[in-house]
Amino acid sequence: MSQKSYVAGSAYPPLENGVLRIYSMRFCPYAQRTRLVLQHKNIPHENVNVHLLKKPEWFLERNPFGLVPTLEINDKVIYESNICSQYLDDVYPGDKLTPSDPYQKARDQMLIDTFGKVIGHYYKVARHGEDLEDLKKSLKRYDEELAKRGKYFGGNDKPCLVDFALWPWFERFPLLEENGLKLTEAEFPNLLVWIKTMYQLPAVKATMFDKESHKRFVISYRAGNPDYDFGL
Ligand code: GSH
Repeated sequence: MSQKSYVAGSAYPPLENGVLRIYSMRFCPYAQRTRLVLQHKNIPHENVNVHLLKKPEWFLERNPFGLVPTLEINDKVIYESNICSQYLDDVYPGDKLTPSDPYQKARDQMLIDTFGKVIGHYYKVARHGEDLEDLKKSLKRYDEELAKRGKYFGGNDKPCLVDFALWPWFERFPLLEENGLKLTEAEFPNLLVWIKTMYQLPAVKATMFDKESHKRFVISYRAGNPDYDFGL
């Protein structure tokens, strides 16, 4: 299946019974959350990229909000990245990414939900050069949490949904170096080890782009002409 993004007016690519499909955009950090889970759990699926400025009608019929990631299988449609990731973890075998203990599960969900604050600061630093100190402050909590948990948010042995929900923005932090962001050993010793560890994961290797490619995409996006198919 072509990885080029489908545009308005294109025909719906037929979906076979029982096949899981993700609607995605190659540079979307939210879609990456769910793609990381698909890769890590080795879940068979097909990937359909959509052009987010010229969305196909059949995509909007499935998700009226028009957002990626969106999952489709048989008559089921699921959207919102964290809900998609949780659904995949609940339904598919392989490494369990959610703790069975309800309190631990709640703690993980809190880390994921409140990461929205980090994301908010991330885009303010990226777009306006504002919020750098707020961004760092909001990251401190994650460093402290790792000190208690181990190599990953999932513990010393394996990642969990928290690791995959946070990672896409850490992959993009190098873009903020020119806006003054530097994660130092003195301030973020645990996050720095975590970043190195995450880069070794096959799921990260399979979904990541290097800094230059991210940068090229962002430049095209800001120019009002996002190159969703950059590098294809
Ligand atoms: N809250 C959503 C989630 O977690 O899945 C956010 C997803 C999102 O914003 N995706 C962007 C999108 O689909 C691409 S990075 N944008 C299309 C649009 O806003 O029309």
